[in-house]
Amino acid sequence: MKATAHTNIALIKYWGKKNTELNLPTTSSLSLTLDKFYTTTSVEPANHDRFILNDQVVDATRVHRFLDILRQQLGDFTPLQVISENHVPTSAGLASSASAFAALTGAVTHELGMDLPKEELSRLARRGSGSASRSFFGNFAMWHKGIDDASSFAESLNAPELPIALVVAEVCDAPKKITSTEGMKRAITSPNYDRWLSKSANQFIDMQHAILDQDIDKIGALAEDNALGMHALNLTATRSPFTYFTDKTQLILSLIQDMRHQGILAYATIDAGPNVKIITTTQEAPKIVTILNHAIPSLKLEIAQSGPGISYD
Ligand code: 2P0
Repeated sequence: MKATAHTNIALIKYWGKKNTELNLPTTSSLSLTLDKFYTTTSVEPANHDRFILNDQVVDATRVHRFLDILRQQLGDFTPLQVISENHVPTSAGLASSASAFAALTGAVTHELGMDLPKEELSRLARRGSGSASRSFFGNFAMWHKGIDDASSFAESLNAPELPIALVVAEVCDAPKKITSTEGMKRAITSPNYDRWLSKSANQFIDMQHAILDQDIDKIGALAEDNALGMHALNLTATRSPFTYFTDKTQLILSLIQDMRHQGILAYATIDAGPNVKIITTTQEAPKIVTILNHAIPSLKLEIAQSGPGISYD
């Protein structure tokens, strides 16, 4: 059985766990699924669990652990060979774990003959990686933080497709990687964390209204404010403060401000790495690519748009 799931970018971020074993988040988050980046995963019965990624057998402790969680949740099943093809540039900071764990959850449940609602798949995939809970839905998805395992899952925000685009600017000189899990552990030690939580709760509501109003300028402004707030937590962590930003990240942020002064709709969002994703319209995206290419010729740039939910074949 084969499943394809697309990755997603959070416009309102998940940045902190209330329960690490269950991956219960401290905030509700809201994302846009992207058309360009996805994972295709097939599973078939085997003698023992085995994970092959892009034709290479890799050490996949996380995948094995997740298969065991699925066995606890769905009832025992025979060992599986899992073959995954990632169409997400792994260095692009596009959270390939989101599409990977969503595709794996879809492939395993279909292999077992189960046709579960997406909300239930979302709840299961959350245990593999939090952001995966949002990758079952096309367009915009909301992950409700919930209060326990049963109530923490994502659903579609039934919104029209908008002419929204994301320019992905890949900064190559990445610093030493701090995993999301580790970054979150440090961020919650910031004295500003509680303030970020209450602000995020308001932004989560405001973002839903901005999307339903089809106000891309408001969507961008809220997303940038939320993301910069998240990164400020990293800088102000009491335990081992850090930043994912490099000089190029900062430079892109100031170029985005310049573009806005010129009347171009451009806002930044940044995840657990130095790369910048610029929220804009499909019409303005090529203009932004031209400006960034000119300012920083070494940047790798891609334009992504709203993508589909999980599919099977
Ligand atoms: C997000 N990120 O909402 C946030 C914003 C990165 C920055 O979710 O520990 O790989 O596997 O649950 O889902 C990336 O973290 O973390 C992420 P785990 P995950 O997209």
